[in-house]
Amino acid sequence: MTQHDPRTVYLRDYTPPAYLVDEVRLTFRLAPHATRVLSEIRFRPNPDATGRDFFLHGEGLKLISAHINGAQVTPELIEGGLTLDAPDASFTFEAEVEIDPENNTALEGLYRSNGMYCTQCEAEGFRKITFYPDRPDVMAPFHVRIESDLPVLLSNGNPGASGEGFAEWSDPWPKPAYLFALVAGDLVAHSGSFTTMSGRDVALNLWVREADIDKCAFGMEALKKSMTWDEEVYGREYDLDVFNIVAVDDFNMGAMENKGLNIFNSSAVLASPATATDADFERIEAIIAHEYFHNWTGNRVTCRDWFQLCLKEGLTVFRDQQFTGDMRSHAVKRIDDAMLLRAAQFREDNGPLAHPVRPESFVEINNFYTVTVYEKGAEIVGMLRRLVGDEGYGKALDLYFERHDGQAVTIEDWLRAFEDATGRDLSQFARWYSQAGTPRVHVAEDWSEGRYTLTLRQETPPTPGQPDKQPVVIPVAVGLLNPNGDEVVPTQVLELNEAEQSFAFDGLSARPVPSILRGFSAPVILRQEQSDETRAFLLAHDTDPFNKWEAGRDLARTNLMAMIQDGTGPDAGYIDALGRGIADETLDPAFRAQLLALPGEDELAQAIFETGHAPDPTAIHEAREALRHGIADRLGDVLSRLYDTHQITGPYSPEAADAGRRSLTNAALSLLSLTQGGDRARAQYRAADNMTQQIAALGGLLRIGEGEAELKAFEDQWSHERLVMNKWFGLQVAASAPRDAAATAEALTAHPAFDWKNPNRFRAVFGALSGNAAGFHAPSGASYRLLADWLLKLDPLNPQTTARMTQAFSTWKRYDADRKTLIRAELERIASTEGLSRDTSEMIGRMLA
Ligand code: 0A1
Ligand code: ZN
Repeated sequence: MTQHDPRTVYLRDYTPPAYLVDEVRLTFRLAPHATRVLSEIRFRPNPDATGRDFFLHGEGLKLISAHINGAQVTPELIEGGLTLDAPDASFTFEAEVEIDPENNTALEGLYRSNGMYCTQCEAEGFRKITFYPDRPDVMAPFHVRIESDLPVLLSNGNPGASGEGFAEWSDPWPKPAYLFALVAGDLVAHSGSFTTMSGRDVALNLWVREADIDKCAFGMEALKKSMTWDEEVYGREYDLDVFNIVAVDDFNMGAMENKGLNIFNSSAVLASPATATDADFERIEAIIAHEYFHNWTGNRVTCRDWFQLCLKEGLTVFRDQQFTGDMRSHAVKRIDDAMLLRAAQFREDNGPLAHPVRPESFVEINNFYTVTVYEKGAEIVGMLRRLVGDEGYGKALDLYFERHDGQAVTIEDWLRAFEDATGRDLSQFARWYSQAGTPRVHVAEDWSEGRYTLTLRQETPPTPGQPDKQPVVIPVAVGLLNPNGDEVVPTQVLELNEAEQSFAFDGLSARPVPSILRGFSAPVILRQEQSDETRAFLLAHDTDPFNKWEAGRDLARTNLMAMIQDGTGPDAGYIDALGRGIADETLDPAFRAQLLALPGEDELAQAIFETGHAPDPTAIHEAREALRHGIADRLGDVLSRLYDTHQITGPYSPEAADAGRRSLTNAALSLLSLTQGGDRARAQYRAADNMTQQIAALGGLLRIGEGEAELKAFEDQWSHERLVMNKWFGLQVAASAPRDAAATAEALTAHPAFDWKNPNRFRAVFGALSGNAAGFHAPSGASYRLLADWLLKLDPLNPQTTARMTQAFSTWKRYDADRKTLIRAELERIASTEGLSRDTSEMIGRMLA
């Protein structure tokens, strides 16, 4: 999109709403094709507004009638909504509209999923339900009446009257329309209760289809843990009599924090040992926490406009990361988060889709629910906490809640709470919100006469629309080790705020080994000349678990880069250092499993691109496989010992300790299968009584070209469980050899269970295809064509999911001329398709710019 696209919305154009809303009453007469929505909205002129133009958003609505203060009016229907001459005083606006939930395939607004009605209103879906000022800075209490024969009728807030064919709900907390929700269906509840810190009882329900009632217990416990944690750590208490969660099969994202009525993609809440993996359990616990935490960070205090999205998302992700760390392991969680940030957010920051954590313009806001807004947004909160300390952070958050409860606020308000609570000037720090791109921090060292000096230099490469960058405030956590491995300077935080700065350490008896960016203290790329010996030393001795892991990762990366670029083989020195790490029984098994995880193929492609060369995905894949073989060859004994000694004998538990052991044994299994064949994996498959063990065994087999019988058996066993079948679809594509990936994906699209309109199923196949880097970039271009064909098929029905999935192409400029030509042709084919959605055309436009 160009800067002048008329549909572009700019942060700088914000103006306050002309009218505020004091109260909303809605009646829904549900019918699949002709639902009637009756609204009664009490408006009041906004004293802070600059104009009095009355405009209500509305999309795809059939207006039946409208009244102002009881008198019929004929609004003017214009692009995106309606206008009319409104009084310059308080008044009541009433409307009756008709909508068609059954034909709502975009899954935004009110839609049907497997016969159940549900809503998704964030970001701008409420305007597809009725005419309303659909912007987050208009907050109001809602009263809802639902009329339907369906047995379960839910909306936000507390339950009111109900009877044959109707139910009423009232939400006393003023909220923006994006937090509105309604559900109606034939559902059953897994119920629980929670007593809050001030002694109020809250009824908890997880609503599901009857067949899924055995998959709710874990989610319910996760909810209770989240409620307790938010009270204990942030002092935040729940504020309604009920908290409802509903699982739906058709959902574009993970879940949604609607006030008192969270709606979840079923994959983000339903779990039983037989159907969900350890990773699923951990993800579900985190998403339940995330949505629950939004009750304060997002709902009670919300965003003034959508440019401030990171205000609620960055903070809430940070909170869910803290929660997971507290529930499981901080070290392991930090490494997982860093891996995700590097794989997805650095990738975004280094390509055509780079944007600031607070973007300055958008065409379609749904395209900005990104890893940058969410994950880099969380990193910024983490840096703030590191800079002001735990106590300062606590004070700032208390002040933020106290000052802004019930308001729709901005990043400036957020930072001001920190400034006022701690006295710290955050004007330079604020650049983290406005400047896109990943800073590179270069390290130089000097040692003379007992003085060790670290010189740090920062630079951020240009990103679209931002050619010149200014220095940001980077907290660099550093510790120093003696050559004998003892720590001589424990972790301290250096504040790098200039382009270049030196930090001296005196009184040292020997030249130390630095451990820099401990705990991954900032979302930057560290550029440091380091020998393999130093890395092996840090892998053995660093007291900081993150940097201990990082040292192993760096060793793996340098080895892989040399294998790819110079044609060398696996490095015995690295493998032996790795072997010592994984055999160290003092280390957490989950951490040792992370030591075994090699850098991903996409991450290596980016690293090669940064050396000035076009990456060859096939060569990268082969080198990575060769290193895996090398590890399995040289460490066969250690791996098989770990595999045997870390098996779990008792009943399955998703708790962190057992999950960590399984992740270690399954990492070992995957490597051992490469060199020793599939017998071990087949035996594990046969013995498995839980999905973690079953799917790991199947994956191990498929990756060595075996497992046909197990694949069939898996399908027969699980054909009735759609969440498990998503795994079956995805794994086949993920485990395909590069040359077969497109054909495998294509064959799966012809499978009778390939319900492509279901976002989870579509993503299972095509997310796996774009994640199989060498397969996606196979020289024939077959994967590019296949993905483009399917995106074009999905776009008219579901623009949001289509647009998200175009990101598979976002790294296209890294590659060689042949691949670039092939990808560009697909991007142009998509771009020139008539009737392309605004969502997808914005994404493709940014990629082609
Ligand atoms: N706010 C939700 C994520 C979400 C965003 C957009 C959606 O539809 C466009 C749906 C969900 C969260 O952060 O969990
Ligand atoms: Zn969120």
